Amino acid sequence: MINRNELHAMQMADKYDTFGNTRFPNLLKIAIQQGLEPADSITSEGISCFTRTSLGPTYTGHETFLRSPFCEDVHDVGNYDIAVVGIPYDSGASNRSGSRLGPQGIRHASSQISPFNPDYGVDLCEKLKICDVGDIYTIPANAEKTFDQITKGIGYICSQGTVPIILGGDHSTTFPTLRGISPYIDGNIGVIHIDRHSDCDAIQQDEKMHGTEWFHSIQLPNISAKNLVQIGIGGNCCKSWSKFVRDSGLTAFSMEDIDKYGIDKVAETALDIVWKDCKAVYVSLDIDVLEAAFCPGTGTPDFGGMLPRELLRLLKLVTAPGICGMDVVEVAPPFDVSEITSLAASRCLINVMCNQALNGNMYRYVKK
Ligand SMILES: [Mn+2]
Repeated sequence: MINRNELHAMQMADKYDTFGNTRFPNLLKIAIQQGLEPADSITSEGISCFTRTSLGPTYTGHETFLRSPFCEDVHDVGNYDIAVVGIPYDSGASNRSGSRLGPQGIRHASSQISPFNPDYGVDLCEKLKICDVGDIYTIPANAEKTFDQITKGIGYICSQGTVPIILGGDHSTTFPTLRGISPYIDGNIGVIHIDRHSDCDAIQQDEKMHGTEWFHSIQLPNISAKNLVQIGIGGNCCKSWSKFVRDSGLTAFSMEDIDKYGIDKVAETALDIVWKDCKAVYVSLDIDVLEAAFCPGTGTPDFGGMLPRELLRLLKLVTAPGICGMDVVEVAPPFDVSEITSLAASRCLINVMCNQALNGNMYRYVKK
């Protein structure tokens, strides 16, 4: 017989008094101020005439991530702890395209998710100030110009003291993202790369495509292969990967390793590696690490990947000591079914944010 008081659910319920209760009254005030009092026949609290804020039904209102405030003037981004930013770019895709629509797919799916999270026992919006700063203006015909835009945009968010959370986009966007973050971390950056694919080539189709970001990222001054861990590798991988792993010194965990050692042991070992002599850790999640049945809406689906709860458990463990940023890439809504893939991406990001709120050790950028 399980002791009722030891159940996770009961312990989370016991935390009720710690959740905070400012979100609803604040939103209601804004909703009434901007969207008028409701019709006289309406008696329930929390309803305005026009939908404003996130108080309306999930399918109403403007579409930002988690229906967070839209940061219309980018100069105000420093008012927030976290800025969600879209990178609608998929010209780096070597297989199916469509991840240029990833940011809007993820935003739409995220509108169905509540900021209160019983898995973590926190109301995210009571603990962290989150905005959606919109999309980087990408240049579809030119990778290098797009990368320059990404580096400038992500760098600006960091310079304002705010942690960037990125909605991809294909995986080529991770290199310019890290290039943007790199100058704002006073020390080495460890990286956890969760993916079915290794993405270690120098060049593909004569360009920096979505299978090349790690070759280039570890050449940044404060990112080293010694502090790079790949988790979930297998399936469609280039043969050149094995040479790169052997020569560079990165550490990879295959799905075989996860089966053998389990998520907890893999996470513990990964944390030791990424935090060794590092000041901060970045997480890059390719949604195709999930078993293909759980992510039809992606560029390179593969069988034999993680189950959703394995991925959520892994993220809970590896992001607990705090992150300096995270991306979720390769969500391609045109191939999705019932928004499964976009929902998976949203859930992963929201849980990681809740983990930051719970543990209170998200990286603090120095405002410049
Ligand atoms: Mn991949």
